[in-house]
Amino acid sequence: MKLAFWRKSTKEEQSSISAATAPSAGGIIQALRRSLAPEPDWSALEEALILSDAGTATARAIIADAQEIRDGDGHARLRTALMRLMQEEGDRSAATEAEIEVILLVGVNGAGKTTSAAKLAARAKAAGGQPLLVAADTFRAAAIEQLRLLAEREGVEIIEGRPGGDPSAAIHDALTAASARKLQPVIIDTAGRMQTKSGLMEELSKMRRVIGKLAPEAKVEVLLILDATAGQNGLAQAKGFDRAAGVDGVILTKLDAGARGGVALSVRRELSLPVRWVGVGERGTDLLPFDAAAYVAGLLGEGA
Ligand SMILES: Nc1nc2c(ncn2[C@@H]2O[C@H](COP(=O)(O)OP(=O)(O)OP(=O)(O)O)[C@@H](O)[C@H]2O)c(=O)[nH]1
Ligand SMILES: [Mg+2]
Repeated sequence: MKLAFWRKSTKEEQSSISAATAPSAGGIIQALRRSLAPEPDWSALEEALILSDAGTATARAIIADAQEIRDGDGHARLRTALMRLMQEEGDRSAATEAEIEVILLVGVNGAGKTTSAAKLAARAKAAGGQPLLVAADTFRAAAIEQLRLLAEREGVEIIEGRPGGDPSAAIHDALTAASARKLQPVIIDTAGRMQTKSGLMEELSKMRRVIGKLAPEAKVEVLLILDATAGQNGLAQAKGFDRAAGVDGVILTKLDAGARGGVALSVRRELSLPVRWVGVGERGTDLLPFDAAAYVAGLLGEGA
């Protein structure tokens, strides 16, 4: 399967990302309009960025960066600063096409892990892959059932953990099955947990170690699911989960639910974590590859 393909967004998807990111645009647009040439009202823009959940330190850093750019009006300078922050360095997908891919989904309760797991599987399947879902949220029998129903709906294979059992055991079974039957990507759903609970964080570290041991050749991606409506709290979550499991990227969910989405700016700046996917609704197709240009256009209210 061409990973590069299932990870790329279409034009249509880009406009959905723009539209979903737009709720915070109003304040930024107003601040830009109020800005008389040649210098924009930088403090009003900083305030508007903070109101979009970017966080004080990150808002200040973005404005400082924009101020140093000499070309263009306020809008163009802010745009360049935001793009510099959010753009990916290079295309990682080329090097990973031939490898096994394991995606471990982690995050606090209710962030959108289980639904995102199913959405990722549906997308990989649509791109010609044979994904395997792993119900490693063994805390609640209902969580296993939830993923089973989603797997049935999407017509995707699933390996289920034992209710109350060790989630690492389910991961063990899944990786064995995946390698025997050439299934990939392997997409693992885990139980929601607070980043402050050390016992639960240790359990997550163990899952990560088990994957590394059983599939040393695999490209493992630990994705943190962040509910965009939770705003700046996402930053603390990202720090905690990164410490326990080594987070590689973020899925920003519920952008459609009136979230302001600016938390992605601070997660990127403070932890260098890229956003990989965004959730823009509850349907199986409402998970889109993150697109920096579309996201920034939404934040700035372009095309609105
Ligand atoms: N509007 C909207 N709702 C979403 C999105 N992603 C998830 N949800 C909803 O959020 C709720 C929680 O989603 P789950 O996937 O069950 O969350 P979870 O992280 O697995 O929850 P726990 O397993 O309890 O920790 C569900 O009602 C989802 O439909 C999204 O992008 N947009
Ligand atoms: Mg769940």
